[in-house]
This record gives sequence, structure tokens and C-alpha cells, in this order.
Amino acid sequence: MTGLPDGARHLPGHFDRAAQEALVDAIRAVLEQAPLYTPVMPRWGRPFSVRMTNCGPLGWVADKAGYRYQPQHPATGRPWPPIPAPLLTLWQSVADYPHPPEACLVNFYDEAARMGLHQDRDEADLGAPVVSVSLGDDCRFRIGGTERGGPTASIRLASGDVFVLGGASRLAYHGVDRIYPQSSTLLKNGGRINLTLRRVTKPA
Ligand code: MD3
Ligand code: FE
Repeated sequence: MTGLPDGARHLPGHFDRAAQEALVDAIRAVLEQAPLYTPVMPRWGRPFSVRMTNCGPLGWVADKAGYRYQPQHPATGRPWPPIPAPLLTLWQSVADYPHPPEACLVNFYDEAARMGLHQDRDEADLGAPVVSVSLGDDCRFRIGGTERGGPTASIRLASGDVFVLGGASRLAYHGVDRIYPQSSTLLKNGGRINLTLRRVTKPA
């Protein structure tokens, strides 16, 4: 595939350095309330290489029982902390969707972490887009069509980039092939943070 699927928008450098630093501070505060944990694949229990947490009324979790959204952190049992204000503002400006996001999944990649090709389909409202923010090291992101095994496009995502996945692209297969170590100075200890804002339930 040469281009992006319909409904996918890449906004390179949407957040400048100061805005990226403010987001990292906000995410550090989230991590104090809701530490990163290692999700595992359903049934098998094989660990993800990506560590995760969430903010917002709902959070996406993966454990031996399955994939789902739930209101509490799986390790602490406490509610997820609120979504930081600048992310709610981002959603309002780019999502083109008249209700707020309910979940912000926080993915942390060290230099060896990857995410295999998958679809995001655990949300009841697939009419809402997913809005993604990249912070820290660059990655090679891969996106294809709605059928497994079809052609794909590869894009290098950098710190401050925003990706909006709506319309036909909402059910596109996608993944992260690799991290480019030391490609950013944003995170003192390196690595990459990806934030995805999601609407989960259908609005009444
Ligand atoms: C395309 N995250 O959390 S973000 C995920 O970089 C996930 O951590 C990747 O895939 C990451 O599920 C990719 C870009 C992204 C997010 C959601 C999508 C692309 C998407 C949903 C549908 C299609
Ligand atoms: Fe995904």
C-alpha cells in the first residue's frame, strides 16, 4: 500500500517541544496514581513487551481472562486517574466527534518492545475515531487495510506527532515494528510513550 487508508490522518509535529514536556509531566502524574503494568495475552498468558496503564473513566486491560475495558487498575484496584486537560482539548480539536473520550491508553515501549499487527475492536462505538499521540523515541508504525494479510504502509512516527484514525481506517490492521533507540531527548531514560484516546461506549 502506498498511502494511508481513508479516514487516517497523520499530523506531524502537532505538539511542540514545550507542549510535549507538559504532556510528559502530566503522564508522570498519572503513573504515580496508576503504575505501568505488564499485560498478558488471554489464555496463554504470554506477556506483552509493551507496558501499559490508562487514565479516564475506563481503561483497556489484557489478562488471561481476555481483553476488556474496566473502571479500575488491575493491580491496585483503584479507579484510573482523569484524562489530563490538554488531551481532552486535543480530542475536541481533531476528533470531529461530539462526545468526550472515555479511555486514554498509555503504552510504554522500551527499545526492545513491539506491537504485532492487530485491529482495535473492543469499543462499542466504532463510529468514534482513535486519536494517538507519540512521545519520546521514534518508531516504525505499520498500517494496512481491514483484512489481515493485505498490503501495508510504514510510517516513522516522531515525538509530538498525532494520528487520527477514523472512518474506514478505524478497523485497519496496525502495529509497531520497532523503536529507534536514542532518537529523541524528551524522555530522560529513553523509550517511547504512545497515548490513545478512545470513545468506548455508545452515547445515550
Ligand atoms: C489504527 N498503539 O494502543 S498508535 C494500540 O503506537 C496501538 O502504541 C500503537 O495500536 C502504538 O492499540 C499505535 C496508532 C493507532 C492507534 C489506534 C488505531 C492506530 C490505529 C486504531 C485503528 C487503526
Ligand atoms: Fe491498536
